[in-house]
Amino acid sequence: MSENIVNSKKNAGNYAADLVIDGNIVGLGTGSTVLYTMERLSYRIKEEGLMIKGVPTSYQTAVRARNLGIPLTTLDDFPKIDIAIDGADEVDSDFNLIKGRGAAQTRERCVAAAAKQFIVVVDESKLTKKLSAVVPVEVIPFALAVLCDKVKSLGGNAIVREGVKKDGPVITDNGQIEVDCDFGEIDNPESLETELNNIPGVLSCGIFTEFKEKTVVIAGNATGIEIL
Ligand code: ABF
Repeated sequence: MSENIVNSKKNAGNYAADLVIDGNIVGLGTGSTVLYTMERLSYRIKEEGLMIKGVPTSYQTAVRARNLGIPLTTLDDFPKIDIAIDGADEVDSDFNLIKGRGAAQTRERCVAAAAKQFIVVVDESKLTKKLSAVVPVEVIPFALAVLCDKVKSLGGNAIVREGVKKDGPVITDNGQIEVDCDFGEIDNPESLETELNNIPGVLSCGIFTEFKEKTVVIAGNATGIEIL
């Protein structure tokens, strides 16, 4: 990762952490940009006595938060939360998102839905006019062929995501598999999201179009941030 991207992620992540106030229940997303948010929250907890609780969107985030001394809670205890801070793979000019490179989009969607405010932290290279990144889809293995068939009928191509060792599929935190679906440029993200999420056996696809009204995008660059 270039130094510019690292600084851009850090600037976005840090800025988002400073939006959190005492008493907040904070959705903690997954990925490298949110890690900067968590490091800054950890600093604020230790140095400023900030009192918060985090709801992690993945096992990886839960482990990182624990190591950073961020107290954790669950949606069982707080079905409504104040703010969720999460990364994205692509953000278009209408605030439609593609998420799921971390295979955590199902829990990320639950946490974003529960939040009053949804803060998306990205480096500015993630901004695009039109979504075109691969769309991750979490599905139960039983419905894999049905999903692949449907993706094909929608003009896409589905590939089961493999682990780094290439010795089997990635197993998500929910015990399911992750399928990367390439549709090229996406003309209508809302309808594609609905089509994919309505396939029986799909837990969640990575297109997020429904949180626009409560979304603030913080796009980091090498020297600062832009709020969109
Ligand atoms: C998660 O992390 C995902 O939904 C998204 O795919 C990814 C962004 O990662 P990073 O911040 O490392 O670029 O939030």
